[in-house]
Amino acid sequence: MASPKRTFAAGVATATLSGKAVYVAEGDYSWAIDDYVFVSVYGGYEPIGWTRDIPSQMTRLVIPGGDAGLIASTLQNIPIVLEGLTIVGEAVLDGSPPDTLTSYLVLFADLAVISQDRILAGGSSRWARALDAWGPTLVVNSEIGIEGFVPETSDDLASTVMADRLLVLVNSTVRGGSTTTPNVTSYGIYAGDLMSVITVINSLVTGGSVPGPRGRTAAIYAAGVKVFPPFVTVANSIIDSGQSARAGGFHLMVPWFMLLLNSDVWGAALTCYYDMILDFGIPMCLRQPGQLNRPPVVWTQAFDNISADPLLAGDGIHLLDGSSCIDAGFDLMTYPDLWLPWSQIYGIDLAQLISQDIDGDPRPQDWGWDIGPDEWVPR
Ligand SMILES: [Ca+2]
Ligand SMILES: [Ca+2]
Repeated sequence: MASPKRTFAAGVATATLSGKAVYVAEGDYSWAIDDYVFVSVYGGYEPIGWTRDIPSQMTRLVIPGGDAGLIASTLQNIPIVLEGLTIVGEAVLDGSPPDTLTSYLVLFADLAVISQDRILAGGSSRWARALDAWGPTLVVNSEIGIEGFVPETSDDLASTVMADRLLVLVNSTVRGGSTTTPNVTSYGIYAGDLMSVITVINSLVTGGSVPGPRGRTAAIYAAGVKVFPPFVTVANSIIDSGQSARAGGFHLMVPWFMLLLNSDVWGAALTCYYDMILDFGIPMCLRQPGQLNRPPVVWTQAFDNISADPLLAGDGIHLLDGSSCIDAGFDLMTYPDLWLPWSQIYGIDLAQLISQDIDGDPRPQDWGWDIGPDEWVPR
């Protein structure tokens, strides 16, 4: 901080040589596509005294079109942290024709921590993605979305977060792509083709919005292969199917395991392309049509879930007074299996992270934990 660099790239180059982190002052920075960052990056500082205020001193990395945007990786067995950054597509900012970027942030690290970040892709692409998580990834207090998905053909697909290994969301929102192009597909989280372990805690995942009779949306899509079924745990979270003719909270293609705790699974247009099974009192999508004789094996445990409009404020995150999500969550402190492994394996105090909401309000308030990123505080 004694001798700051003028560009983000110069800061990254210097920090990489010295094995240190990059601290970035507020402002806009451009980033060449397909370039790697091997160090942690912290934004939200003012450039004189280096005091930090992430919301009001925005550090923005502006990504032009291409194959991939910021690629974060680590060569050593240490976590890489990206904190206090807004990563945004050029097209989102200036309203120019959508770029053709496939992924805005790609993570190859042994452990990546995405904290207090906003990732807003703006993509015209066959497979638009905002975050590609190839390694274990923890996403805390962050917002990830695709603004303006402009597909090229009806086979095209937007998956806001692609998770191929271990993904944990805490107090975060993932929004599928919305488009005016009919009959395409949009998912919030796509559990990829390798073994995926996905844990969604006090977060909000939506499928996006696709018009047309063959439009398809889902909050979480699990692909996987049969020898490595995806493991999905959803606790205290809002799962919104999105808006389409074939909208579902979950779309599942293979045998899989799922634990669904105290969550709100709903959708204004929850019509469900796959057979809808009103199990556990909530609509879920478990089978493809025509496959009733050999349904995929699903191991699901579900407890105390609801299906109701979460009554969100205009920001799409906070709960309004009277929401069914208030006090309907599970006390996750009594469920150490969910958070203890993170301190044992990675030294990350996940219990501490989930004991505060997206505003820093302590959980619980009033009669119990709330569902979603916000713990509602009476005003
Ligand atoms: Ca509460
Ligand atoms: Ca709150």
